[in-house]
Amino acid sequence: MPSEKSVYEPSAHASKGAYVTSLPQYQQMYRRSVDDPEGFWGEIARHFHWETPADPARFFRYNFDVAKGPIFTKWMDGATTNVSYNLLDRNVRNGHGDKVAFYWEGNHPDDYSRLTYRKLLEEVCRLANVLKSRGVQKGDRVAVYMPMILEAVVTLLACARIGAVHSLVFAGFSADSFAERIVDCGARVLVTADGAWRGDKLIALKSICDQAMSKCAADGHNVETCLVIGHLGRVTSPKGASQRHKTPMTVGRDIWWHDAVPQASSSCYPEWVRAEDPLFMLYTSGSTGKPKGVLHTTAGYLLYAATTFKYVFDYRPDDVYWCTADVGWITGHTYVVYGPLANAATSVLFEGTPFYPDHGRFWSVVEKYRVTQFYTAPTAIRALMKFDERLVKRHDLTSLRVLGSVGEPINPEAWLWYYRVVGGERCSIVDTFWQTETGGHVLTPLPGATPMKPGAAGFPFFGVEPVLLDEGGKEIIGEGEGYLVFPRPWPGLMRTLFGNHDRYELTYFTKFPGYYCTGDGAKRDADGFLWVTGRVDDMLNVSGHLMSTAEVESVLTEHRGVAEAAVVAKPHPVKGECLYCFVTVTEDGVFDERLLRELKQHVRERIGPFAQPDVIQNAPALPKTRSGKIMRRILRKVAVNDRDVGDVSTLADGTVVEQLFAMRPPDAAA
Ligand code: 7RM
Repeated sequence: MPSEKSVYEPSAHASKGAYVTSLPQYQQMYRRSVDDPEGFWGEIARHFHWETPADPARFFRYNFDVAKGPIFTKWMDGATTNVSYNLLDRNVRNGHGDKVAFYWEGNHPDDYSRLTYRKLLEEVCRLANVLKSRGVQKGDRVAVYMPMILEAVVTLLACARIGAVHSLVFAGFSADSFAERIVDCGARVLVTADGAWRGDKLIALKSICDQAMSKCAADGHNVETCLVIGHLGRVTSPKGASQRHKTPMTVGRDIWWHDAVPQASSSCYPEWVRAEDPLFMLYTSGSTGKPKGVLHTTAGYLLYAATTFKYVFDYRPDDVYWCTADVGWITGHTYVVYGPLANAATSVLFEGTPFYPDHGRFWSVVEKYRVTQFYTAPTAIRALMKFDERLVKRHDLTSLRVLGSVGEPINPEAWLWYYRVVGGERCSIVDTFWQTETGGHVLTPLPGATPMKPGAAGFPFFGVEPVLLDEGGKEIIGEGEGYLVFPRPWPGLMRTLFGNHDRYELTYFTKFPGYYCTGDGAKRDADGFLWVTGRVDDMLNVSGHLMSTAEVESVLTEHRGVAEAAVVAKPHPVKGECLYCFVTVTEDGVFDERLLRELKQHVRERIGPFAQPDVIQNAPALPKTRSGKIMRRILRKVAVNDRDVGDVSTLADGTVVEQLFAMRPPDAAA
């Protein structure tokens, strides 16, 4: 097993021809970016179109200290532009009109298509004209509930074209959650599809929208237009599925995309908006109940999405990039839509799942399109590494150069499998740490330049200054572990929570005045690498030893018989807290006394006797959100046998909770 000391240098394959090819080069560029942010970002801004140029005297201003007045961040104040113009018209003018923007790969392998930059621009303009004709104006919010289809991208950019603010909700959220978000953002127009297949499961999107719209109406909010793309009729149904699906349409409110969009003009003059006008909002769950509408603005987000995409994935003109994230998450916004298009990139847009029609789908798609950069989540990697390596190896994956990971800490086991089996030890792994709130990557390796340690996010991106604070708010210099915070904003940081600036200041800027607080813990090792240890509320303190759940989880998953593990703190009369571990065994593993003994011993050995788990519970499945994040809040309830688990509506599978309560081991006590 790798230790904190194991270092992997970027291979020649990843370094040769990269934008940044050495650690000193990264360090020099990084220095410049923090010493002279105006100069650094000003040079990057020159590649984009500004209808009105920025005022150099107020290129960058901010306040992070609640004591000094309201919190704000402003980049390129005074400039005007349009993001869709920069992503589409600018690229077409630069000779990329016939370049493929997206290869669309459907849920069923027989379904695929492609869209060039020129065609994408035309489609965006048509939809923009339709939205205008339905009364959408600059600043209005548009609700979006879409599967992974080309029209989802078209919809986001059509909003940007007319200065409307898209509010996309992941099409796995329930009608209730969607309704709550529509009411909160006040959208009068909704764009959706009739439905979509996920594996062999049909998701009736329009019916969910109907329920959501009636809930909104009951709350006194009326959606006036619902535009529906007919998707089911043009795709292949899974074997044995019934072909017929009737979509109910409400006259006057609901319109089919094909009855409105193709007829509209394919040109639409862009609405010039100010640098700090909103581009989009995206809800993220808060630790207390109500979702937070994270708001991103125009100029800063564009610069940051474009620059992180270029350097972190080392995207070069003939590359084919693939991010598997759903557009419903920030990763889909920044690294499926905005970042790639800002770089005139060619991407794969994938509608399906890693398991359909078989567990080799990811690798067959990589082979089919000769993908050069592949970006996915640790949860997917862990799920796939359970299967026979031959499922990977029978595909030609030699096109790959950069492998990305995002969403949660990646345990060294999974990192190494990704590196060895998928990457053939030729690729760099970029473990990208960031949040909905940060807009883009903030801690990450650069594939041609920075050394990698399995499980470490590595170093700050350009313009980002990470600081670690102890509980008292004192800065930790050198080696140590603490709260991960930032004393200054980079261009992509969110600007507010929609309609609730107070909550914004309270959530992110109050615990440590003068800093943006991520809510994550991190440690800096002796070599200066940063390791994100997980949410601070997932920190454990056992007899005065601070440790993260992620650390213990990663050690547990090193055992051959363990597929996945989740650890929570359980109150303990003597130690303060003790470890309660949930363990999912591998397909051929067994949960027995011997496994328990081995795991306890292994944790003692790898971390220390203080870290020995008090309880290890068999968990055939873990409670996860639809984006694959383990909901530790629920596990903490199981640990103390408290059935008052609260809201479980964001769980992918609600039945998991009851199963876990039923399977509590006898020695778990109350
Ligand atoms: C991009 C995204 C944000 C939270 C964040 C962390 C965790 C994300 C990593 C990570 C360790 C990573 N946005 N997280 N990436 N932890 N290493 N590379 O996921 O808003 O949905 O979640 O996810 O806890 O605060 S998010």
